Amino acid sequence: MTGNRTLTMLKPDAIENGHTGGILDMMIKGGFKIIALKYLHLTNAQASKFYEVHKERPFYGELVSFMTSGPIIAAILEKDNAVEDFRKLIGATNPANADAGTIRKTFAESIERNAVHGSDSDENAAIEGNFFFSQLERF
Ligand code: 3AN
Repeated sequence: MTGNRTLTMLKPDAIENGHTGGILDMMIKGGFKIIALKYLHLTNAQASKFYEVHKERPFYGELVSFMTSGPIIAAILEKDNAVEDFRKLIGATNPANADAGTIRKTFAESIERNAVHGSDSDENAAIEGNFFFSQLERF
């Protein structure tokens, strides 16, 4: 059974570049309902924990440093088949390879400064949602 929730972050590049409204609009028009939303600046410890799965990757240190370079927006989104459909909407990790009309093609700068995060599985969507939000913060 596929789940109906995913976790997204609008990354520091997206906020800095003034794309908050444009990106949230694409998510909503793409059929995703915002269940939870917050604006925050991750600490080094929090970003390291969030990206722990990538800790052996060569880009881990830079990724943590980028993700703590400015505020982000985190949100839980709801739609049937949320994880897969949202990854289609955001496009490939490297915006150079992302399809036209995707969020990353429209707004991302590079493979690291790629505007948005989307969970890669239902299991990780649940873990990541719990990382940012309590039950009282979901509507
Ligand atoms: P996605 O975000 O599309 O699921 P992952 O899970 O492979 O991609 O990578 C997590 C994050 O790590 C990406 N969103 C991106 O910011 C960063 N990243 C991935 N590959 C690279 C790379 N080769 N160089 C720099 N940053 C990378």
